[in-house]
Amino acid sequence: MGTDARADTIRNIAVISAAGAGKTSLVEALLYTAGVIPTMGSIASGNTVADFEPEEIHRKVSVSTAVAHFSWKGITFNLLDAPGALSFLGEATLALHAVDGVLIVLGAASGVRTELEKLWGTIADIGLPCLLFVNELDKERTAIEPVLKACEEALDIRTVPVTIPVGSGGRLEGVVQVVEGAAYRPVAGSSKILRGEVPADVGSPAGEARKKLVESAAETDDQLVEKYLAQSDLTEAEILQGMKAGTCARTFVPVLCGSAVRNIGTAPLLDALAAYLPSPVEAARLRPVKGTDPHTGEEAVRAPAATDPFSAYVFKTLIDPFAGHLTYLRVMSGTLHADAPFLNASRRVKEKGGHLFTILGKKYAPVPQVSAGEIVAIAKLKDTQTGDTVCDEKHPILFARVPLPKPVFSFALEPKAKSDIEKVSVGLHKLVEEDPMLEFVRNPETKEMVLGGMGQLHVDVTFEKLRRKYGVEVDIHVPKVPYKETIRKMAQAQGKYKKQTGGHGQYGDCWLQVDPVPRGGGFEFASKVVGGAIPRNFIPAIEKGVIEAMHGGGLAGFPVVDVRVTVYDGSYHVVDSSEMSFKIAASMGFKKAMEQALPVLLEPIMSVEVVTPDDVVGAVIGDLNARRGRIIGVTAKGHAEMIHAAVPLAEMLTYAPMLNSITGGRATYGMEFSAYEEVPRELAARVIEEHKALKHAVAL
Ligand SMILES: Nc1nc2c(ncn2[C@@H]2O[C@H](COP(=O)(O)OP(=O)(O)OP(=O)(O)O)[C@@H](O)[C@H]2O)c(=O)[nH]1
Ligand SMILES: [Mg+2]
Repeated sequence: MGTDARADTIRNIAVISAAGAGKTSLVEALLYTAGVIPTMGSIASGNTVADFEPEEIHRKVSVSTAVAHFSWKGITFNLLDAPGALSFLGEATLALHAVDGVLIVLGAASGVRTELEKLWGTIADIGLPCLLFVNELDKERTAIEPVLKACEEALDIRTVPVTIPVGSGGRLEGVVQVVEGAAYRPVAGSSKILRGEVPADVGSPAGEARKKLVESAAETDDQLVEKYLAQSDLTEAEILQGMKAGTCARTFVPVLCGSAVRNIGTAPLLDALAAYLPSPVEAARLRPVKGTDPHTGEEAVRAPAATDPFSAYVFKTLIDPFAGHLTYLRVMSGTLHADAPFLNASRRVKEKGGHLFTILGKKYAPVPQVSAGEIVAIAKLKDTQTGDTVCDEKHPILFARVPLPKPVFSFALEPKAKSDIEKVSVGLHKLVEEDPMLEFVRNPETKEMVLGGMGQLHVDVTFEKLRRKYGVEVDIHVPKVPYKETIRKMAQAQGKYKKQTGGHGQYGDCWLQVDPVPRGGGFEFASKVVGGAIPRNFIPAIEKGVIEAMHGGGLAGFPVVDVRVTVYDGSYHVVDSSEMSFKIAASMGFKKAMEQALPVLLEPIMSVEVVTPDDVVGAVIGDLNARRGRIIGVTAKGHAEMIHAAVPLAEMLTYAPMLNSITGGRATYGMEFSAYEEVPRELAARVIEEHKALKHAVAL
């Protein structure tokens, strides 16, 4: 496998944590320490590099992944600051697939939370080496030990301290880098960090930490172990070699600490990220760049070298209504020149190419070309979306699609101004293109526009973007359930329409039979009229009349399904009969027949899967039962249980917040349509009443 001198000096790192642990603040501090920005912005002032979208600034919460490209001591960093909120879990998942290592931020005050546990699953699946930063140590009553212990247990990892704090809470002064045996303290009002002697009171814990670190480094290699046993120490180069090997093999996780807002511990953190996490070249040795050839379906492998054929993975799309598309790429192999064409292997379309930029928050700096291992934005692509593979047309490759969480939370929406329907639809389609965790559909039955997302925050932010970017406002409500109607027995009825208003009259007369057909059978129509009781040319009009009546429903106005309608007799008038009069007659006849055929209401039943920690399985099942759910099975899944149930959609419309409150946000669920089933009689009466009242109100 070829190597690349340039790619050796790159570190692509996702910064992840539970919501609000301080990722964006830490990235800001790292940029300040590296001399990239002259002053340190803050979340409170809304002027950080990574939180630049208006929706992020006023909420003080990150909603999408930002990239920070910069250099430090000859290493090029791309830090991907992912959002932590559960609503944006998909953003973090996409970011994790674009990097070679992870910086996990742990809030000393907030600890390990659900979001982190969920992301840890993805990190482990990909096999990404990690570093841990214990943040918020400037807060009162925080300490590194308890939070580290909780994290080791929750994520089942071994940690190795690289820095330890000097002072605590309001008196946190700096950190000691234990390998160097030096203290790092920030200088007030400057990005300078002073390197000095280890204070006497930290001497002993620093010594212990160093011993643990050297032992851990030695364990990774037989020769190092021998040397360590003989000499009780290793050189700095040997320590670095062992620490890197152990980190990359995921044997342990190096831990650093400090405070993002006070810029404490950031210089040793940058050093550690550069030293212990792998470059794209080293990462490809651990996990080769593999995909499939889209033509043959055979496995294809790429070297992380500038000379290999070009391939890249799209992890983010930004659409500006004026400036157009900006596509964020992680180049996996080869070289791409600005404005050079390439293939989108996922959609099998050619892209003309565009300008290339390195990314620092909302600042884009043009570059003439990019090669393996780099992360850039490319402007004005036409057909490329998040998650796609783009590549050299002559050497196509397709990377496996990143599995993303499915939307579980949906809202029906209506534009505030009726004339904005088109604008809403166009705007939402663009927003869905930017964010594959959204789902926008127009329900053909209820005619509603429905937006699905990962949670309340996700959907709220989307409506806010819709207003800001596309200038439209919407009202939202719980979506309607697409009920249907059917019949349970055969019935016959006559539909007769006769009008004599002087001169030309109207006359249509038909006898219809309705029969139930098995669920999912839809609609069948047949004619058994004999002896010319109804001339053949009127039969299509009768079918039309029946179909129209079916859309309007029999019981409560919901569409009728799973019936066979047969016209078997009737009469006509040579002058007064017309297609229109037979259509009306058929409509009347169908409604009458429905009434006698024991009509029933049908509702969609969803196949639901809930993954929940085992201590709350009982509560989750109890709640599903209360929602008229049928539990189909419960299976163990690591420390969690997966409950499979069939539950009516009507009971699942507001499930997400309830599940969160029952499980403390520790469960996830997904659901999909499975079948239509009869609504129990007592409930049907209520649904019908409500629907009739609504129709009445609309008619008024
Ligand atoms: N005292 C103290 N506050 C901090 C520290 N780091 C972050 N904060 C504060 O914690 C809040 C959240 O910080 P962010 O940087 O937005 O955290 P985040 O992890 O990026 O949050 P999301 O991206 O929304 O998940 C802000 O008010 C910060 O000012 C720290 O080290 N000490
Ligand atoms: Mg953030």
